[in-house]
Amino acid sequence: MAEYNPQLIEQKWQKHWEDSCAFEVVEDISRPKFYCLVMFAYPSGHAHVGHVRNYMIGDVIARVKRMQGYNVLHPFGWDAFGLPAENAAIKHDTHPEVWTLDNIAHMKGQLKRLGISYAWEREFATCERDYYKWNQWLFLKMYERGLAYRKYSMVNWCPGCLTVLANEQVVEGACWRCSTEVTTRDLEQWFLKITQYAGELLKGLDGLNDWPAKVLTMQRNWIGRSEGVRLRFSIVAITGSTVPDVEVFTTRLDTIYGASFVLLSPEHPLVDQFARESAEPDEFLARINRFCNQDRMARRTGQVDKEGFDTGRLAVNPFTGREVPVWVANFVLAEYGTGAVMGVPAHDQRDFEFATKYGLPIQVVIQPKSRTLSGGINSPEILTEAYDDPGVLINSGEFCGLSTHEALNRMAIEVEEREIGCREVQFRLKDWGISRQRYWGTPIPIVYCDECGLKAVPYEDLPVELPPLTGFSGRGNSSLKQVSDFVETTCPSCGGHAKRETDTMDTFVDSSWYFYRYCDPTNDALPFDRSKVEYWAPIDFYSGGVEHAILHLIYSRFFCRVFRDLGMVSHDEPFSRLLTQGMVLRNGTVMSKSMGNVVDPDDMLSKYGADALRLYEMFVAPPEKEIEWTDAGLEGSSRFLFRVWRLVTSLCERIKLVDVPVDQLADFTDKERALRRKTHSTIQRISLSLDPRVHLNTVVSALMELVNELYAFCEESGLKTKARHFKTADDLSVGDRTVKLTEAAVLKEAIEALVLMLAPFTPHLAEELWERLGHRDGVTKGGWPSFDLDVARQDEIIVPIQINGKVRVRMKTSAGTSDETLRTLALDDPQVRAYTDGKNVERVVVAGGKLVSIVVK
Ligand code: ANZ
Ligand code: ZN
Repeated sequence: MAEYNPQLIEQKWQKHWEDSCAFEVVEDISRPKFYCLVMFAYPSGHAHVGHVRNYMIGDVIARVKRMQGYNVLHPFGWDAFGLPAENAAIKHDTHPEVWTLDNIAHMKGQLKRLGISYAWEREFATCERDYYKWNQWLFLKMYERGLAYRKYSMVNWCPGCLTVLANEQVVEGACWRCSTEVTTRDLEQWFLKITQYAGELLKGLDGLNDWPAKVLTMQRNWIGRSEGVRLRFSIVAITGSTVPDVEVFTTRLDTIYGASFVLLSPEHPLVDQFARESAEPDEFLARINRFCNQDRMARRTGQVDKEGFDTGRLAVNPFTGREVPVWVANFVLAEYGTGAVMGVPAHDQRDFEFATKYGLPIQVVIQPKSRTLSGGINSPEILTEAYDDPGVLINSGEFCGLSTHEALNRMAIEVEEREIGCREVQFRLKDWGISRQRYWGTPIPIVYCDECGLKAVPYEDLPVELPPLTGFSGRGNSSLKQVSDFVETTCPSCGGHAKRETDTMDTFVDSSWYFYRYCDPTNDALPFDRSKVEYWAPIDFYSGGVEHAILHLIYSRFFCRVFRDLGMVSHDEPFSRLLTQGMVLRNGTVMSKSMGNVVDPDDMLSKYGADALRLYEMFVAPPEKEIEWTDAGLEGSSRFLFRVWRLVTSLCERIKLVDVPVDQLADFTDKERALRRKTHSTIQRISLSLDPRVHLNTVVSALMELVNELYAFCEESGLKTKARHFKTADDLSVGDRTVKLTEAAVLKEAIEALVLMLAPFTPHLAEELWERLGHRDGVTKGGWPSFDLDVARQDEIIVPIQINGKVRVRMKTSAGTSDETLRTLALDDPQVRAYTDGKNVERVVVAGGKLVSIVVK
């Protein structure tokens, strides 16, 4: 095989890896471990080059770490439950399981053809009973601890998918999957109490130094911690009625003197009572209902017009003693704080708009420190917007003159002394509703007994198996409710008649702990063995799409803590380092089936081979950045690999014969020394690009430079006639002359380093060349090349010398010269003296051995 034939080589090495279980690992405490994980795949059918990019990033890291001597766990599996399988089953009249398993088989083939170094022995799919059994087990553990509970709640309901949606699955009021407009329903649901860990989940972010800043910010906002005060306003009684106080939650108690109304959410319990006690209860209720039916998401994000109405009741501002009207407002949310707020229109923009619309009083109580508000204190009517920054209190009785900061504290003390409220921390984070009214998911292991009520399925009866279901014919039919054999059961405690829970779990449950299962995928006594997870966890490198920056990662961090509190793991954070890879665009838009701009990796494989595709995807941009797909770019990568092939195959027979290590040789020519310098500085540069940052693209460009240098070396060494056209191994030895030992040795050093460093990117080509270089054990055993700083250091560098801010002279000097010496050399330089003679040298600054700046007058 004289010419590079990627397909042949790739098949050969993929078979070799498979036959030798090359990437399977066992725990080995004598070696440092490295757990490299990419987010597992939803088996949608076909992987496109965009998905593949993520897998390749992980693979490069895993292969580098293996070469560096780590015991590397690099597993893969399938996030196999979920709606699309059901929808596809309905559409194609098949079964979700058939559709899912077919897709897995196809995609697995694709990934294998890409040569990704997964420990396939550990693969699993979450729809397997041996996996979802442990979802049920964990659910029961959480239920026992009060971490799983049932409550009625208003839920987002998608009339298209006929299921409950999590808030985050509602995008601008529509279903994230089918884009149907979302409505609401009141259903009894299962919840996981993630809020119990809200404070911890927030704090833990501080220690995640190797996570992207934007992901940390997104998580912080999602958890949404607010420090404030819960404060009671009493309601002015009307005859024949006793009314409890209204509690509000405010983060701006300092504005209390400007609270000129109270707003209740439409769902607030008091609203019902006010309706009953009003003159026109029916009309009152109708107005409330209209608000309740407005899009919850839009209400949440403030996208609805602010609307409200007067309940006709009055509350007492506990600081001013004044009576203020109580209104219902659609932008006040039932599920945050107390579901009621004090309205301070001068200092809260929402309240400002509301007050302006309905003519409610506006009272300015905070002034900026250094100026008066436009319009002045006494004419709030010409305020154009709320002033919501901190400032100094005015119109606030004894608190006048205090700063916002001081007032918050002093007023909170007063609230607590008067026992009309207390300081409180609120979180935006809500408990996680996991009930889904769909078939293709983990059954919730609960039964409802006619006599005993709600009963947990005993552990020994797990798994509650997902029964077969036929006839995926109509929407809404695909629910466990249809399967009467499943529904009808007996009570585990009294043996009497009982019905099973028919909801299944949100698939985010499946993905919240799969990374632990990889550590012990066949355990049938527990989700995993503690000692195995202790060896591998936490995950050292995790990469995936930024679309999972909030939910998946927060749920996983939550589950990690639940396992910890069950005594099953000892760490607090599952992922030490996170990389969110950029998307692959084509013609300016994200690749997706619906856009019709998908590039199928299979086409690229048959045309260019896996290695070229891998190299291309790593080369175009840093992993976090988006890339714009071009076929030309891929062709460029392919050409480069042909060049590498020719270079190495033509030299390998000669350099194989070198049996003296290069560092035991002496008397190198300048050219040889220069090549060594290039080799070592390239290794140095690449090693720095890999850790701690992952600048894979600069690694590839450094390798390309090295190859150019090698070609130039051959040419200059009199191998030039053949250098560009090496065909066979003889070319060097039958050439004009024989290659002398030092020459062959520096070539060998450079070429072996090149092949080793290419290995993570283009593993098949590298294995093949490594073998042709006379090595029997594979590139991984070859190890990551090391560099010698002394060899890598450039002999001579050029130091620019600025005189009065302009570069006037470029001085040659040896690399590594100290700043002090540089200063002397510069001032002594004849060219420099031409500028400085007869003048006064005022200042000389030497910047890190790289630049000298002289100021003269
Ligand atoms: C009075 C006030 C005056 C407020 C002012 C703000 C500025 P964060 O920071 O997000 O926690 N609020 C409280 N509960 C609410 C609910 N259920 N629905 C809508 N709004 C609610 O926001 C806290 C502030 O949001 C609270 O502080 C309250 O308005 C409002 F100059 O109280 B504030
Ligand atoms: Zn019973």
